Amino acid sequence: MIGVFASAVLYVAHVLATPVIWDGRASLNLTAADLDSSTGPFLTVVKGSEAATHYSQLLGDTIAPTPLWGTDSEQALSVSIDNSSVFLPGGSNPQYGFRRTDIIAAVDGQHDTLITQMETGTTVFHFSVQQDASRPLNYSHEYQVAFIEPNDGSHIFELQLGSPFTNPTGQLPAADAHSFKVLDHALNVLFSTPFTADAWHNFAVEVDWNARTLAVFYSQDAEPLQSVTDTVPNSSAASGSAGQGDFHFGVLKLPLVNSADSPSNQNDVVHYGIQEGTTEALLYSGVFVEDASGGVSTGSDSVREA
Ligand SMILES: *[C@@H]1O[C@H](CO)[C@@H](O)[C@H](O)[C@H]1NC(C)=O
Ligand SMILES: *[C@@H]1O[C@H](CO)[C@@H](O)[C@H](O)[C@H]1NC(C)=O
Ligand SMILES: *[C@@H]1O[C@H](CO)[C@@H](O)[C@H](O)[C@H]1NC(C)=O
Ligand SMILES: CC(=O)N[C@H]1CO[C@H](CO)[C@@H](O)[C@@H]1O
Repeated sequence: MIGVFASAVLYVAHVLATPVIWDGRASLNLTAADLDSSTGPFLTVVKGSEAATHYSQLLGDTIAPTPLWGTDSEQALSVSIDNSSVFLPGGSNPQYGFRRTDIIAAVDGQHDTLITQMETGTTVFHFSVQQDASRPLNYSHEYQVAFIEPNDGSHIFELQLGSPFTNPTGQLPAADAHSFKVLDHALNVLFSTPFTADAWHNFAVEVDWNARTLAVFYSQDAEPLQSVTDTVPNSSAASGSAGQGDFHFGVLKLPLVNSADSPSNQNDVVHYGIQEGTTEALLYSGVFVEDASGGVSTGSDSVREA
């Protein structure tokens, strides 16, 4: 680990020293109408039947964003689910097993071209997460909260919370349910840390799209990001365009097995299972994607040493 840390220090770069490919740090002038129309950096269509702003709110000056990147030009965003959060992909076949609100990286609704821009060479996916004290998650369930999803439905990496879905259902909540887990494509846990209250948890995942490797960085609040893993292989992910996909963040809650369902339906987590229909939320800020050619940005106070 010492060697890993030393090499990470060499990569320390001033904030924005490397090109930002997509900036999801909500500017202060982004409006609710922009969220509803997917104008600006977010595609907001993966949600239930209500308008996007029923499930995601711009927080203005009510809750400060992560201090990692400076606080004067960004507002935090809440993302919530309730019992209406049943997504109908393409307008049919409702996903009754899930409750989900996903925000997808886009530019005024356009996301396909952005995928190839964000997922070429070596790029870094930054996101900061905080608890919403008034709308807690239910840690007996699994939550997939940030991930890149190619067309095969797998995840290049994933930030997970709660108790991983199992059939049959195991002991709930799982031992590490209250911890963030950063998973690789093969669902190995690369890094885990407790989801403590009243703090911004800052993550960065560096993806080398050619070598198919991952590296994870983490800090809290204004602390500079630190390397917390080696650069590890992720070669179960497809190479080329088959391994590229939308960058999602939000709240995706998996069900528990419903013993009343048929055995095959019990494994169909998308469409079947138990959901309580509670209102739950997470707060996000500091979401952006950068090119890693100049190193990984570790915070607004970091200094380029290279
Ligand atoms: C919002 O502010 C950003 C800079 O923070 C600026 O680039 C953008 O043009 C502004 N948008 C509108 C609609 O005024
Ligand atoms: C939640 O929604 C599902 C699917 O529409 C419905 O079957 C269920 O009765 C609802 N539960 C509550 C608590 O409203
Ligand atoms: C959390 O989920 C479990 C499992 O479905 C359920 O028994 C419990 O009532 C839920 N808690 C809340 C607060 O909804
Ligand atoms: C950490 C790690 O090595 N993760 C996986 C990346 O992909 C390879 C190839 O499928 C897996 O064997 C690794 O477990």
